[in-house]
Amino acid sequence: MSKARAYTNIALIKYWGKRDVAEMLPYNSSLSLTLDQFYTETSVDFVDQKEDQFFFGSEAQPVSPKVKRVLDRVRSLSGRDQAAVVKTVNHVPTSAGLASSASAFAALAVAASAAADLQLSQRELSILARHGSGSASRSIFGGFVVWHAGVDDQSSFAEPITETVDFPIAVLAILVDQGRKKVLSGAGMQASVETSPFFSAWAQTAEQAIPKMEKAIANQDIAEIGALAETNAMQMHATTLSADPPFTYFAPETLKIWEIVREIRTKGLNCYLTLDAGPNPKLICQLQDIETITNYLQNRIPDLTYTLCRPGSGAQLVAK
Ligand code: 2P0
Repeated sequence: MSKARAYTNIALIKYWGKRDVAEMLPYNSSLSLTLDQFYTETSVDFVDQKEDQFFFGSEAQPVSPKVKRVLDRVRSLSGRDQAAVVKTVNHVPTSAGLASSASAFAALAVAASAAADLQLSQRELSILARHGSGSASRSIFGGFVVWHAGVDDQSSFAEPITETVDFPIAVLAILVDQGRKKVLSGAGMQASVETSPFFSAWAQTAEQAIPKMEKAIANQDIAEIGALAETNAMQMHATTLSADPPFTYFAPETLKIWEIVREIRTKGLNCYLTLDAGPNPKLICQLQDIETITNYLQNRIPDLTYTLCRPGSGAQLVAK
């Protein structure tokens, strides 16, 4: 039995759209910060039984096609034909609204490859995780991470920009809604690819934003990192509003928070908003401003749930 832990990540330059659905190749490169909150622990055991089994907590669930794809890849790389028993537990602090498949598939890739005695490099682990979920390729690494779009299986991988982040960037995750029925990210991005007339402009603009973000990170410029991330997030969301039929991940509270964030900036504080395939905003700020910013928001919208996140570490094997 091998067990691994991986943390979620927040994309500062988003992945939105697959160039090749079967091979999980994205249209554009993306760039993220791995967080220190919300992680998944997954154990994998290869055993002599007929079918793969999957447990979420103590509950047995059907093995999803994505999980099967990662397991099949590990079997083919290692020459094993045994079935796998996968047990996974998500550790979410006070409903952060951060749940994502990134931590889940990064943990699965590390645990399954170790259970099969594969000696994969970090790059190979990133490629394996990508086959489960695109964003999982980035959660193999800690700190700031870039996922190169690539042109084929072996050239589409993530690598760290800097795993140790020694400047005071913080991400404030705000929970506005955890029950909304949503368009799953895979279906959402496919709709944008197929029907938004803005899609090619999105992919091109996002690719061009990568070196700009890398420069802002090198300069430890939190204002520039936040500004680039907010612009990129809104450009991604423009491809949902411009899809046919149009859809959006914004909730009324999301827009309200964005308005307050822009107001906070007029007070001279660095505070920027990013948003994924759901209504819960994540604010990019300086650690020392967090109390002022939460007080400001709390006065305007009481009873929101906040989770403070800092840069986190990459996926690790915790038992073998
Ligand atoms: C990201 N998202 O870069 C973007 C921003 C959501 C919005 O990666 O279809 O669960 O499994 O590859 O990785 C969420 O999509 O999608 C995601 P699949 P995934 O973080």
